[in-house]
Amino acid sequence: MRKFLLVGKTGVGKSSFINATFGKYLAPSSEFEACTKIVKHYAQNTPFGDICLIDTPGLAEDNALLDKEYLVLIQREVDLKQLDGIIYITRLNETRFRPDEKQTLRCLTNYLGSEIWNQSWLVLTFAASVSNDVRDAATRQKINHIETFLQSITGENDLEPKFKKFRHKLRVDNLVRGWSQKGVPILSILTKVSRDSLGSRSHSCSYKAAFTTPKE
Ligand SMILES: Nc1nc2c(ncn2[C@@H]2O[C@H](COP(=O)(O)OP(=O)(O)OP(=O)(O)O)[C@@H](O)[C@H]2O)c(=O)[nH]1
Ligand SMILES: [Mg+2]
Repeated sequence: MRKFLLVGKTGVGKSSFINATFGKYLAPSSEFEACTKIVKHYAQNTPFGDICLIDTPGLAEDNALLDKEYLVLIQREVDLKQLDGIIYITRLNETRFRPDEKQTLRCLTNYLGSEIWNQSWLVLTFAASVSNDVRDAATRQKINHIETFLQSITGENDLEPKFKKFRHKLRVDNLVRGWSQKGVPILSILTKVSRDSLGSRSHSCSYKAAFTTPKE
């Protein structure tokens, strides 16, 4: 079974990503308030293979103490060594690289270890909320901000091998279907990645547009 840990700020669509990926409403999501308060494993048998997505409470919700509490919870509930990857989720339609996102990336690095970034994915949500003509530029900018920042903070920790790029980058919209002509099902991407390739140093540098099924 492939296992991925989902992390990111509150409200970026972590729980919705689980629902969209599996095509059913499993993980509670909320428009108005920070929603997920526990770490929960969602394991499903799918036509593409068995897969487990681990939902976590969003960071940067209120204060540093709460972030710490959530990160300790993740440390306790998740065996990081058993993961096929960590998926960092952020919104494509949030164009500024704000201090709360930097703080989130720093906290994840400090508590879970720089090594988590060696097998990390980047998922950009709310893709349909960014208009077609600026979507590629917004994507490049977002990726560049986050990768450059991670290179810098993992550099401080002398991570070996050095973090260069996310292994995979996906643009999704968890609610809107058909926003991209070139979409492929997320499940096919999550299940295709070979465990063997995770140990290698090669990094995928392209991003893929991906359809997901909207919440019912
Ligand atoms: N348009 C659009 N809305 C989205 C997308 N992803 C999530 N949402 C909406 O954004 C809100 C927050 O989504 P959640 O899935 O609860 O976010 P979360 O990251 O799990 O939040 P926490 O549990 O608080 O950490 C909900 O109203 C979702 O319907 C997306 O890709 N596009
Ligand atoms: Mg949630």
